[in-house]
Amino acid sequence: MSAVISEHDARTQHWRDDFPLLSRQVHGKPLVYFDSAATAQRPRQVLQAMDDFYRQHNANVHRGVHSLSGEATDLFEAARRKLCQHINASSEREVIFTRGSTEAINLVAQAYLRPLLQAGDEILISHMEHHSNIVPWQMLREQTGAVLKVIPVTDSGELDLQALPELISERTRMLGLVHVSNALGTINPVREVCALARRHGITTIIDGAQAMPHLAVDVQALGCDFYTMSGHKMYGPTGIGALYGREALLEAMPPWQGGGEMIRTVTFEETTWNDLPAKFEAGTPNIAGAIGLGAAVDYIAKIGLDAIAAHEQDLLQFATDKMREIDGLRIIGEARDKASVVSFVIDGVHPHDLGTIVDHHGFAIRTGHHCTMPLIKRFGLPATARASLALYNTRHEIESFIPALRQACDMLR
Ligand code: 7TS
Repeated sequence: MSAVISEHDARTQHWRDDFPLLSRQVHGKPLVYFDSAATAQRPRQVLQAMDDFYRQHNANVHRGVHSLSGEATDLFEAARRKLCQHINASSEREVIFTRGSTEAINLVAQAYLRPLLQAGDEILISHMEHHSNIVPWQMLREQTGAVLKVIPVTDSGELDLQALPELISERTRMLGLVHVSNALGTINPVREVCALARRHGITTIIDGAQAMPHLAVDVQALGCDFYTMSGHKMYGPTGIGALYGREALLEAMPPWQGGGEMIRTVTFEETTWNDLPAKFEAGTPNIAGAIGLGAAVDYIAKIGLDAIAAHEQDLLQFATDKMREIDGLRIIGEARDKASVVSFVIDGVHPHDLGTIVDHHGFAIRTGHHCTMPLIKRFGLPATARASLALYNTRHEIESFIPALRQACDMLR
């Protein structure tokens, strides 16, 4: 390892030490985890918070007069408060716990937009959306006769902003946009797009699943109406995430799912709804998950998103430069503003074969369409390989990835 690399990596070693799983081996080789865009690893602080909850405080929330239930409720609501502050929502009533981004988008499609839509109304999304921000709108199209329009993506993987004004019409009711593309790494100009949408009276939903681990997100500064998050991509647990929604919109919406927690009174004749945010949290929530997500927010805040972004930008540049030296390797997604995701293809090598071979060297990368089939098709490809980098990755890991890639190419070409 060169002196420059070890010096750089030493600065982040203590972050890495927080992640117990990273010290394991795969196929007898040290694990190199380059798949954090699919799901990140969890620091011991998150594991500890969930373990403490189950060992010390486990009870159902909001329902009991007994002490444990009070403790569980306090911890659960403290997690909501942390998330609220982290994204600068103006009130905790604006933060709804969901299973993740997918559920948050479906909630907005069904509870916000469906009652407002007439046949012929338009929903605008981009060509770089994850299926989670495509399929719920297609389902709504089937239910209402709405029209789905798509903002194109340029060859470098940026949103084609020039095409946007023409796609907006007086029938546009919703604009859905991914903040950071999971397949390309592109960071979209969300603030500008939301400002344009607002001038046309269009409601906006931003899919923040991939932005939350990399960028400081301020929902008020972004000017969006809805923003979605997935805990497991920001070092928290799976099965928990959140929807931010502007309070006035959430207040006006009917509930989505019916059941416990979301009601105020029930008779067989009539049911009245609970206040926000409970109105959208039917059933016993993922209590330990929310507490783990709160611990993940603390963890990210303690390191600081500026420090995380600086480290990841360094890794992105380092990886991009090194990988470009490989014969026939092409990076897919070369936006000027990018998060630490490197999607690539290599002439004559199928990404799946590549992924399988590098796994035998300990490298966990993702191959396929990354749940963005229309986008990958737009680049004329069946699949890409993707290395997604997080705060615990190092230059040394990237440096060791290059010979593994070369060796795989030699075997496969
Ligand atoms: N939106 C984006 C941009 C995503 O990257 C993902 C998951 C989702 C939504 C769905 O999030 P969930 O937490 O509701 O499942 N992306 C990926 C990926 O890139 N590889 O596996 C999952």
